[in-house]
Amino acid sequence: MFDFLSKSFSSIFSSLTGNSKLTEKNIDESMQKIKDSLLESDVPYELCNTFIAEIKQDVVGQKVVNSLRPSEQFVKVVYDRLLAFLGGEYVQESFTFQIPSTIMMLGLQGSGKTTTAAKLALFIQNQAKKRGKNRKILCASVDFYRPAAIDQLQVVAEQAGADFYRAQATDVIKAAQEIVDYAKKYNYEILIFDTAGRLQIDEMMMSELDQLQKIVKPKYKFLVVDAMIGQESLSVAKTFQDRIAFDYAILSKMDSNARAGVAFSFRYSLKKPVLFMGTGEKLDNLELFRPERIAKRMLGMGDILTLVENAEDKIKQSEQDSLEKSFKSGSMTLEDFAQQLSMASRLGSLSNMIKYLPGMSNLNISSAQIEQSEKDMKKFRAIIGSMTKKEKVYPKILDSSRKERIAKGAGVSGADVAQLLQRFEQSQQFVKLLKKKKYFN
Ligand SMILES: Nc1nc2c(ncn2[C@@H]2O[C@H](COP(=O)(O)OP(=O)(O)OP(=O)(O)O)[C@@H](O)[C@H]2O)c(=O)[nH]1
Ligand SMILES: [Mg+2]
Repeated sequence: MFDFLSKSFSSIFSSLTGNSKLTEKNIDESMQKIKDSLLESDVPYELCNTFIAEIKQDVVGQKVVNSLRPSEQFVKVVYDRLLAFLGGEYVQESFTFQIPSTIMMLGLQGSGKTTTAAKLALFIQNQAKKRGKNRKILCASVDFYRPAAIDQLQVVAEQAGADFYRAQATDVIKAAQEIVDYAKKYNYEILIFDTAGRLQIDEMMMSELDQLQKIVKPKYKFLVVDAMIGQESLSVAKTFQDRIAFDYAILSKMDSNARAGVAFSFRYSLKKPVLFMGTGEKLDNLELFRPERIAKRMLGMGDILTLVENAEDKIKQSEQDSLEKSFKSGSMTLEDFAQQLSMASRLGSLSNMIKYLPGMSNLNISSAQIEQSEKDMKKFRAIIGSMTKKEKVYPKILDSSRKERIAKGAGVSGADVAQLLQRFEQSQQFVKLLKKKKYFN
């Protein structure tokens, strides 16, 4: 996502850390390199210049902090500016939707409106669940232009666990009114209203959207922007801004090999916050766009926070509790080990996790290595799965005939079973070590 930028920034910063003093020359060189990487990431030229000029100003004007090395101070200046560019504190850390309210999806054809509509439904429902609530969410569409567009919304809305309504009317304006009435009649708390896209901005679409917003009266107008189309998306957004005045942007397809340009430039050029980003086709691939974390990721500082949060969402508290208990007691059974493995797989692939770890984006872990680890995990789970309860708790009883039976049951070789037991042994040692070091009390 931000690989290219984070690699460039990391190398720029590390070339500075060797110097005890920053000179005008090495600062100028670094700024030139920053500018080049931004241009390469598809940031508009004028914006690169503005960014660089602001950093220069800060570097000149900054107070000397004795506890920081000059290079660290430079990193701090870049980070602060980047953060301000991305939206600073503007986007609330914990955004919640008002109840009742209507969300209107806007954007060009294929930008991801329909998918994101369902992602939002899931997001809102998950957020409510965390507080022990259940939201009544309705998804509906007035996209009569593309055949099957409405069916598509029905499929994804149902996947997200939201209700769906198909208007009887086929005239856009009449259908919109019908949908609004339906949502009101059945007391929906959130209405997510999907609209039709066009290949390009056209006046008819804009005036239709304008009429629609007068009927729908959305509390939130989201412009979905395809990060893959790069700089061009900024001018598209500008037109939407002038005609419809959207409230927030959602950058979709950030998982693609899109360069970081749009994420970098959007807030600064449009003066509108980016609230979410889409990071995949699945419905749970939606993240709040948190400027602070993104700035760190862009600078190659890793983002352990995002990883932790993903983990929190996907791992049930009870599982954590029982694992914590076995960690604390310093004893871990193969059952716990299997649970750990399946937690890891639920967190997403290893390759996904590695991206978030500080310093890891720079490490050269080959995809072959990752693939191998993922294969091992699967195998290990199968092996533990074919053990009896007793064997899982007292692996010491595993003699050769038991091992043979387990290997057969899991469809693996005897060597695989031995490998698992060795790994398990290592994990146990590790837990004991942590306990000794008082990581757990
Ligand atoms: N990889 C990836 N694909 C996405 C993301 N968001 C949407 N897509 C894909 O992009 C394609 C278009 O998405 P739609 O949701 O149909 O886009 P739309 O804006 O509703 O398109 P129209 O209704 O034709 O205007 C689909 O194949 C989606 O699966 C994302 O964040 N990442
Ligand atoms: Mg659509």
